[in-house]
Amino acid sequence: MASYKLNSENLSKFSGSAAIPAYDRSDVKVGIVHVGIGGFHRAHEAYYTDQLLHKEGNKDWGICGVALLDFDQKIYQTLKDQDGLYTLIVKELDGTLTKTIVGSIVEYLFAPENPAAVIDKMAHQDIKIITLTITEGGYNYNEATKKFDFANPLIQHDLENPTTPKTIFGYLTQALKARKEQHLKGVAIQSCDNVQGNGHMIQNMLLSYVEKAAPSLVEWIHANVTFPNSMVDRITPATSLVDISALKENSGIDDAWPVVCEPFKQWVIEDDFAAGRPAWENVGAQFVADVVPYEKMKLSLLNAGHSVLGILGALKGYATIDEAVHDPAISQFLKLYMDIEVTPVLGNLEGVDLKSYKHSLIQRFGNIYIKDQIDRICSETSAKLPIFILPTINAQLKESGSVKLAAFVIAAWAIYSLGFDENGNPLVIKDALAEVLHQKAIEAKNEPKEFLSIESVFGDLKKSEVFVNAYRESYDDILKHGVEKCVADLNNE
Ligand code: CS2
Repeated sequence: MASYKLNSENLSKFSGSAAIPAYDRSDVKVGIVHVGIGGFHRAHEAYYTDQLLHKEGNKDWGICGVALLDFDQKIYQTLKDQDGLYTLIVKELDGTLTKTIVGSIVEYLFAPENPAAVIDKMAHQDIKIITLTITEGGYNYNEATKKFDFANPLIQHDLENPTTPKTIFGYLTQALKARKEQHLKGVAIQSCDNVQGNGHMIQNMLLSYVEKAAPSLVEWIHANVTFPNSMVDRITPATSLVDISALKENSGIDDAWPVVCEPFKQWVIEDDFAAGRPAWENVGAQFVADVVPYEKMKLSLLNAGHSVLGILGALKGYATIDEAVHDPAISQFLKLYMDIEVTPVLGNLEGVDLKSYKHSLIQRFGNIYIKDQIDRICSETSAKLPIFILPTINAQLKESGSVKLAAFVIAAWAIYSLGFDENGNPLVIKDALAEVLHQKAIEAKNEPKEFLSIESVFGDLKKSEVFVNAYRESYDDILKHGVEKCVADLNNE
């Protein structure tokens, strides 16, 4: 069918193929700066905000999307070419596609090109909230020292070049300084990343940086800035070329970078906004007094579940998460891990039916239309495991509970880090610590414990005899018998 470039001018042409913004975008004022405009943000916060803009009286809550890293230039350019518009394609469990052209991102900035514009925008009086999707590794937290990592060369750069920063810490510091100088009211900084206590994390890391970079700002931050915790959930695989061409051919929407995602979405937020907030609850978000239990549940079941499926699935040669979860032995292993090792550490989550949550996860992982890439799930595992799995291990060790299944996953990761699946095919390891992981994986062949000596990932886990023994046993078994047999044996124990 005839196709048209996605932009404001052509928007009405798409009304037969997708839901389009029914509000006047030129009338929307920017109230939120969002840093990190990848798929996760566009499938989630930007979508909730778009739905809210459809309702009366919400025109102060448009989003200015900031691309922070050089690497993000393509997404910035795409949004710019498309006037901030993109298509969100929800892939239902039965294969139906629901398409929405999302209009809430009304401005966009590319930080490496114009850092001053980003600082000015964050410091603008209309901005009430700065939201962040900067990934687990973006918080610059060192698991070994439990502190902000000043050794990071980018942080050193920001300390030396405060007006042309590269990291979120440099940007926020300059923007908050400007807000203080202009006697502006406060602002909320809201993390949307998969990090336990994500609000506390950005608050602590930012304050560590500010204490060094601009100590006189610390008190102002305490008095004027809030850091609500939030739990963000929607599985959003990387967009494939097939998604792009199918959208063009079947719906006539020529969109250079649509976002695909699952139907499920959840957003649980602490109501702690220094300068007001959108009524996101009117479009399905939940505001609660304490979000930590929800985060804990999501990180240690969903995200950890992903890592379990990803690592075991990669070794077996699977390419997508649905393939891994449809392998009965692997899904049985995951269920056991969730029941035996995670559930006891979650305690009593008021109002949450854990049994049905776990059941729904298996269904969500199994959505065959999503085709979530194992590559995506296994990328940056070194930043993910300390958040998704390590807290479960530590809590179980404290209570003398089982760590056998988690140890099996860590052993599988050590073998995965050698760079080959069990069929001898190479695995591409996308990880900031790729070289260290590979080196330690090689050393582990002689002494499995060596892999656990990466302290920035494992902290002092290597000191736990119980864990090390379980890990070592799994390591030898996997090398000797392969994942399939080991998993089957563990499932039968
Ligand atoms: C995934 C997440 O990156 C990962 O390892 O577990 O991106 C996950 O898909 C989202 O957190 C779902 O909400």
